[in-house]
Amino acid sequence: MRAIKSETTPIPQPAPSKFRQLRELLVSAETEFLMEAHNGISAKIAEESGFKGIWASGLSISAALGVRDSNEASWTQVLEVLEFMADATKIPILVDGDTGYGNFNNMRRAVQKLCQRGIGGICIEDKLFPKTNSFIGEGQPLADIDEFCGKIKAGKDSQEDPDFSIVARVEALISGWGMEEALKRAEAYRKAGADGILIHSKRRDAQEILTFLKEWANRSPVVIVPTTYYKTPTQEFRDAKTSVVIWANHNIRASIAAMREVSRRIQREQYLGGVEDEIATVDDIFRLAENDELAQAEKRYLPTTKSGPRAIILAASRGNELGGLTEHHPKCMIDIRGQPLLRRMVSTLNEEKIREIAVVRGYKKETVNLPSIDYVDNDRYMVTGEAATLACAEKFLKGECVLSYGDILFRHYILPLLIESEGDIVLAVDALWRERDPDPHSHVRDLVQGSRAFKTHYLDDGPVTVQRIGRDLDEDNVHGEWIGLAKLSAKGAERVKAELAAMRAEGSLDRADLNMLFSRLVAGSADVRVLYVTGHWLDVDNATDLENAQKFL
Ligand code: SPV
Ligand code: MG
Repeated sequence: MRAIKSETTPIPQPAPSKFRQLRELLVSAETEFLMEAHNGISAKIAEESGFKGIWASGLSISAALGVRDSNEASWTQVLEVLEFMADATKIPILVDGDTGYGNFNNMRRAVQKLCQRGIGGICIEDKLFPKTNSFIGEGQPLADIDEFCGKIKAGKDSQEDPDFSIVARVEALISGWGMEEALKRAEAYRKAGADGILIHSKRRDAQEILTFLKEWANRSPVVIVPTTYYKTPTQEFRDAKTSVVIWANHNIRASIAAMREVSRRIQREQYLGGVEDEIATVDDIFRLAENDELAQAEKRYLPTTKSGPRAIILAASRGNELGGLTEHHPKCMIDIRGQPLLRRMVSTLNEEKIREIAVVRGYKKETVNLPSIDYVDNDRYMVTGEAATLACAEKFLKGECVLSYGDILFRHYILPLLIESEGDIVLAVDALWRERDPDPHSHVRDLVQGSRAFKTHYLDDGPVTVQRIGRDLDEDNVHGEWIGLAKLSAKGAERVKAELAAMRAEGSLDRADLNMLFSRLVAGSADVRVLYVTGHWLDVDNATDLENAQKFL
């Protein structure tokens, strides 16, 4: 018989709880390390550096809050900080719970709250509330052993997760009570239910710590804090079967040194250039804060506000017929009732959610300088035509686009009609073109012959395609005048780009106007359509137009 290979895929196991993770560090056969952190960002940095657990140091949290390590910050204020630290990280936190914030009753409540906030465990020290940091003064009074054991028991009885850990910190060595007292207390605390013993020392060498570890003989996990005996090689702690080593205050001390240096330097130099390369970048902050995750979530949860198409405005020509009015700037910058023509165009586009606007400049380009617009320049505007000007904006010809001359004004409603109209290339064509100006020769007109004429009938709005476009069409066949405004779908934009490229390759680009471009597209069977409009626009070619424009507004 052949052996049948099991095809069951392993079910992914959830990560162990933070309580479990901390307990595993305590009982692991290896010597493990906890890194000090005192707020969300330092906790993240400790985690990012590879630590498997965090020491939420009372000294450091107090210092970061600008107070002394003397229970000046209330325990709920510490809890708030811990919540930020726990939320910011996936590794467990052992919190420095000082003396348990009061008697057994305060300890019970603290343990419950820590469990509720996912803090892996608490370390309490056998001193009196309000505590004093162990490195201050000599012979600090110690708690009564039985009272302290009651506190440990109360904590163990209140924990809401079986893996929550209580570490009992023995201060007998620091307070000068000696090794025997230290061992006696450690044993009493172990029997009271402590999951580990923190034996603290303020000697410059590890002698008493190593002696304690030897005498203790692995009865339960031992935690040490080599702040003062920092020169001891870590291997000695390993050899002595230390369970956990706490690097207790090095992030706060590092940040104090760094902040002091940078503050003094900026104050001295009144200048940022000197420190820029010495400090974390703003992008680093964004990365630590996981801003990418927020961007992803926004995509999932925020309603999508579809941005409008982009717009390309052709504004390279001077507008010779306007004479002196365009001596200092092109006609797109001519003032129409207090605002340049181009600004009016931009606000109309903005109202239709068109925010990406590119303007092709030419004549007196430096005077075309409205904010929040992309500019490209046709520096050969004197010897080229509209198609070449459009080709300068080639990089903006992508996705849905609105194409406009820079010298036209039109009623706002025309734009949404055009944007919503179907078709890859759609020209807004004025069906009432004959009424626009009694003198047919007063303007150069882009005349259009559609597949059918404009009809006023409500139901008669089927697609109309451009048959011919040009300035010299036989008037009998003309159905309207292109107003200088067009819409391109993404496909239409690609088609236009390809046609411009073909014209460039043939050498016909420089001389071509847009009529020529559209005619070629029609001839090449592109989907060029007509959207009939009925008046409500003008272009500013001459002094009469300008007068009309003032009235139009
Ligand atoms: C802390 O980090 O707050 C400690 C360790 O309790 S020590 O400062 O050494 O007492
Ligand atoms: Mg402390």
